Amino acid sequence: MLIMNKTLFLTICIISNLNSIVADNLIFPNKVIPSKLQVEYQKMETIGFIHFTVNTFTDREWGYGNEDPKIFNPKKLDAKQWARIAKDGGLKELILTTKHHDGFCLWPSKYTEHSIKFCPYKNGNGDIVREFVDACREYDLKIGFYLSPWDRNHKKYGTRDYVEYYKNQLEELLSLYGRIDEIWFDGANGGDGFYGGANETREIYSKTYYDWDSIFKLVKKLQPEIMIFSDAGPDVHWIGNENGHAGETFWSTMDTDKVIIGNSDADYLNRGDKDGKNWVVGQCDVSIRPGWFYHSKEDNFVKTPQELIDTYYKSVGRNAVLLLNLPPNNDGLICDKDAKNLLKFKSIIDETFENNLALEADISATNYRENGFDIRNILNDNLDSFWAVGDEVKSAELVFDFDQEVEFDRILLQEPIHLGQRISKFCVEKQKNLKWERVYEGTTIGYKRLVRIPLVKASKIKISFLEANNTIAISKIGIFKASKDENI
Ligand code: FUL
Repeated sequence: MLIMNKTLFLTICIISNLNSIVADNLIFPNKVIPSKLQVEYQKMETIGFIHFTVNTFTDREWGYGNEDPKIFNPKKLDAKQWARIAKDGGLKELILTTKHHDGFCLWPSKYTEHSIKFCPYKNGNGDIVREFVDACREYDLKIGFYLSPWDRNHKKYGTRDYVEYYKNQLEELLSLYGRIDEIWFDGANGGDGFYGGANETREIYSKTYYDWDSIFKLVKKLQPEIMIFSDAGPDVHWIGNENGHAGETFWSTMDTDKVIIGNSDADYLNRGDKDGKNWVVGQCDVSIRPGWFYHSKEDNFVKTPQELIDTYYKSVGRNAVLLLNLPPNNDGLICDKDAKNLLKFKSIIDETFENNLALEADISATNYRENGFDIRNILNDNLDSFWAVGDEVKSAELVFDFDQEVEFDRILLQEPIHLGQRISKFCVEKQKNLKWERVYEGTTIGYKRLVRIPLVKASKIKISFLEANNTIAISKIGIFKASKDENI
């Protein structure tokens, strides 16, 4: 049994970090591990979506494809306002709908007339993609593009010619605007539309129509460090719903070849696959309003800070990334209420996770591994420094012993995911009258698990790791009391 107190922790912190780097190789990684870029992507935790196009002016969610570009006229558009709000709200990246299903392009694409070139905005000389990219760079946000594969405007949609057009647009977007960090391939595909005046229904066979492999290759050729999002990854995948909820059990591994983009098994995407042979980060998309595009009739239905917090626990707190949509209105601005609720959400989350009670405890472990895997590693924010047990150990416990009773209702757990995702069962107990009483039972952890429980008062807490597919390794544990504003 190893016992450590706070003073000891502070004095040997630096040495331990060095050790953990040196000794990292001694832990056998899982067969499936994330790329460095995927780990960095996951660390962003919360990112934002900007849905903006002709729909904003027609009050629709899906444009038919016959919209007159002249209706698109955002008089006060300010991409810096979007970026500033995102930054202040803690979002690390913004993704813009450069072209939604209606086919209208927010940049002056040389491949179509159905674009910003033919609208009153800046007398046809505007380029909202450019404004967006510049604003993101100014506010140090990563940049993502959504380019709808389905195009209800294009007359050739459904033929090989359209796929060529789509690839040309991708090439244009990924060449003209410098480094792009994410490309978002929507699964929604096929159905009725304008299609150059044909006004008919066109179905495509989603498995083969786009030849996704060749599209992914093209994307990586143009932007080698970009993250590709789709139902099937390869880097980031859809979580299977648009509520922003990952499965209660969620593995970052899955078999991408079991997923058909546009025709996927939502449950499979929602929980991942513990035996999956590909690492694909889960991403939970959700809008701050009922719709993805702005509708004035939804002004009273903006998600409250508390609703956003609930979504945060069900996305980031379940090992996924939260992608929150903030749709600009007809002026081209994000509404005050949306911004206010986002900022309040962030300040409440910051307050909840500000004071880690675990730092005040004496911590003991049933087991630890020699050479840099001590329990003190679970107290810093560095994912690469972690506590691990011997290879032969199948379950392990950590006990947090406080001088006096503490109150808590939130627990944060993280695995060093660069070695793979391992834990599949853990539990939390409090000590009462010298007996242990279970207060929570959980499954997966992955990059991050946030546990919400009713308020517990205890002077001793035990966290047990009961099942894992490889050596137990934990990179961070935090014990917190939620801000009182979480539940208003
Ligand atoms: C869906 C689309 O059909 C919605 O309009 C929205 O863009 C959402 C993020 O993805 O598939």
